[in-house]
Amino acid sequence: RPTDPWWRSAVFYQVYPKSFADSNGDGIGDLGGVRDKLGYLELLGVDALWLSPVMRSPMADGGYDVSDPRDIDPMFGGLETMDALLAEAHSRKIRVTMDLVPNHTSIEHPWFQAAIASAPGSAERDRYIFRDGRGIDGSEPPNNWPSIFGGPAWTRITEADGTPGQWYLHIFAPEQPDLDWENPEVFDDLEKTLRFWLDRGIDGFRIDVAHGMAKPAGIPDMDISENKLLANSDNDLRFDNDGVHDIHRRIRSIIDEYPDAVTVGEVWVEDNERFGAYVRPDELHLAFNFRLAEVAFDAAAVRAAIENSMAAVAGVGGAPTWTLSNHDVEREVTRYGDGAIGLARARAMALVELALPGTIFVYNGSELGLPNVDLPDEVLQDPVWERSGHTERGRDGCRVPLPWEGSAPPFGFTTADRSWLPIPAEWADCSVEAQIEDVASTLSLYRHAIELRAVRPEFSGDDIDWYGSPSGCLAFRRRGGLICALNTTTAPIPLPPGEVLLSSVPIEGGRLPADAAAWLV
Ligand code: ISL
Ligand code: CA
Repeated sequence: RPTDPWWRSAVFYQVYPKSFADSNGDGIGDLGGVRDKLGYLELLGVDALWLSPVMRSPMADGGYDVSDPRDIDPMFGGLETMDALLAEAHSRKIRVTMDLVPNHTSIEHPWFQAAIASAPGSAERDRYIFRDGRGIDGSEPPNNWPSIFGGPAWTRITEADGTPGQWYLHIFAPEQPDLDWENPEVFDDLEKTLRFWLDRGIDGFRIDVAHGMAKPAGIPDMDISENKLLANSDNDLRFDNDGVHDIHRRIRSIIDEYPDAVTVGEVWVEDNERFGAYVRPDELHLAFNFRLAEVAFDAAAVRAAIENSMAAVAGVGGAPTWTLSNHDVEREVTRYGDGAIGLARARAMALVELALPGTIFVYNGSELGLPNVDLPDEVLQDPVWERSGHTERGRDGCRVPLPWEGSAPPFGFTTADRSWLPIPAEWADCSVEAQIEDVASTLSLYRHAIELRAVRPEFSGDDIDWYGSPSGCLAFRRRGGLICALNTTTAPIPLPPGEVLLSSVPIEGGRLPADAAAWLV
């Protein structure tokens, strides 16, 4: 519909800046690299970029630990590099959004440095969540909350006089102290950050941990028994506290001064009603729904994930969002079984995703069909943590740099001898160069699908109708007339009637092979 905001059916492309393209030969991707590849992104046909954090950061968590939210980290370039990227992207009709991290800062943020240098109870300390410890000498954490990265969510500081001191809250790594959103200075500073980037021409923000920020009164203990923790946000006092909605309304009131700007929140909330609350008309424009990034390759489960995601926003008139993966989860090819089968299924799911009404987020490398990489311990950089008795080896396996061209690593990603994480030698076959001219490649599939989605009238309408289909299969129809069919069984199935517009594998004899999807009109 012509009156719809641009983002309502847009395809966003998530750039993980360290891993996309390196422009200065230090082996680490940067904003100059993104700028160099705008031609590629234009060819792919995406409407907008989401840049994972590029602000100044000591990089304890890939930039999600920000020490200056109103500057670009030198690793990625500088403010002038960002300005140049924005100008050139806009001239190519590609919008640019960036990550904002309002739940916490880096320990190197001047506020945190001032907080630990001043006394308990000071105004400096009051921007974070400092508490005295429990037990004898305050040597136990103030409550029992665990950190997402393992261990307690509290770290004890040494006071200026050298004595063991207060504890500060960090839901994530100890390098990421949580801000106290009860303190008005915290919002005032975020407002400065919002305006700083919006005035420079940024088209919107992805808001990190948008279900965080607000904390429950008194920060009480929570039930951390294995079956309750994280399984259901109702039991997890660290997230989705009611006060968060007031923060989103205040953010929105500023965003609304910039007519085309968009916000998309990272909202890991399972309950549909609680999820939908985040995209009420005066809160976030969009919220990530991760159901498609978590679901197995099984038609019934995929259908339930789609129905649930749509139901979660329907009540408040929001647009659904779809994503198969991001920088925090295993790449879909691997999730679906790896190898040829995993790739076939990932291609099929790409067609399912791109057939749906709403906003799409493609994680860089998905369009190349990249698998997760099992990296050797000695190269891992992401925090490694203990959970439920086993070691989580961080998320670097989905953050390996993209292969662009050539026959050997680092495949044109960098002019340096090696990239910050090693690229597997077998990725020669899935480089951009290897795929771009090949009509059967995953890159071509994405290109065609994104183009058809943008130009064909059959993709219109906000809703879908389900077809009855054999068990292990699903088929839905967009109101405009596009039909998408998916086969998760092990045998071919008859296709619904219509002309095949695009398919994840060649179609013969009106039958859809196993591990495949097709679009029909
Ligand atoms: O809350 C969770 C489960 O209920 C977590 O999944 C959490 O929301 C998620 O890990 C948050 O991720 C984001 O913030 C992190 C950062 O490490 C991730 O890369 C980012 O996507 C801390 O800033
Ligand atoms: Ca670089």
